[in-house]
Amino acid sequence: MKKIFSGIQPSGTLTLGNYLGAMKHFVELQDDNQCYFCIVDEHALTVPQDRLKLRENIKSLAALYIASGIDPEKSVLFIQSEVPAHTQLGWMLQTVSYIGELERMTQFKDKSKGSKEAVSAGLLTYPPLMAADILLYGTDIVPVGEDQKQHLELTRDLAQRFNSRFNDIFTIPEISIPKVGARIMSLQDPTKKMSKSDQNQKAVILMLDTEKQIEKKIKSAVTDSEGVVKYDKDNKPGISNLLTIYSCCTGESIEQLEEKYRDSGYGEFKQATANVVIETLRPIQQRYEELIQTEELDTLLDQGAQKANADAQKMLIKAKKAMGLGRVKKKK
Ligand code: ATP
Ligand code: LTN
Repeated sequence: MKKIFSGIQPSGTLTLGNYLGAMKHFVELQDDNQCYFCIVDEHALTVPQDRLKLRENIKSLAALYIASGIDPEKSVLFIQSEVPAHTQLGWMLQTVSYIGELERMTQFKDKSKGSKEAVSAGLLTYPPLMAADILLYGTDIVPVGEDQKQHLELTRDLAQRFNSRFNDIFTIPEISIPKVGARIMSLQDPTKKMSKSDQNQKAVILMLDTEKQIEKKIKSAVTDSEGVVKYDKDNKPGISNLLTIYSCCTGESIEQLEEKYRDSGYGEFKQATANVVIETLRPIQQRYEELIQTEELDTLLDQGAQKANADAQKMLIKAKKAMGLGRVKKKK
């Protein structure tokens, strides 16, 4: 049985990109593996957050995990800040990280554009915290979207550096990126990824959007003037993105879809894409509405935190010992 870990930031309502690139695959993994799924609220602090909104987003993300099919009986679902070992090991791994390698992270470069004076130091030191999230649980595989590849490579580097410098305690994790849907693009600028923090709401389908909103956004998605439903990422990024979304929702291959819509115009294809997205999200939204009202969610998160704390503590003790922190307790 492999150990799986992944995290999502409660930095806003999840997008269709988060679902198709990450969450959907979490659900597929939980039957045959030991899975840990985390609401990484401490990561969300790297950009300014409204405290009440953050709290609401944490609960909402927990409900979305479960509504999407994460079963807390099978997987450990928990909130990062409720397991202090994450920041403790995060600090230890910061001391093993080099400023140069952290400054090379694309996410840091993107989010810190402009004056460095007003950029949180946490944005720079975020990858060692992410590495701690993963390494604490002896993780074998990390399912994520393509944008996280660089962070995963750094995690592997840090684990190897720690193992050779101190003691061989960490498993070197593998990254798992879906074949289709690893990078769902913005509907308004299909050369950039769909992101929950995008200011332009027309660019992003949220998992909790109404049917009308989904239809409207897909119908106004940027395409091209050729009028042929064909996958060509470089010359037709908009249509290629919609084909990818469609394919992820129904499981039909891109080739099958090109054939199916060979004689259709963009209007018809967009309507059909909107329909499959609506069908995909409808059952999740229904379960979400039921869950968000109940107190059951708190009980489940308490149980998750308890299990995660117990597991994480074991690795933290090993890491502290390896680095020489604290005292070695004599056996009585
Ligand atoms: P933010 O906009 O706040 O940076 P985000 O939308 O990038 O957030 P995260 O919480 O950072 O979302 O990512 C959660 C998971 O979703 C990660 O595994 C990430 O790789 C994946 N993911 C995010 N955006 C996309 C996308 N457009 N396509 C596919 N996967 C994505
Ligand atoms: N860095 C990720 C979120 C994240 C994560 C993790 C993903 C934090 N810790 C551990 C996988 C494993 C992001 O920005 N999407």
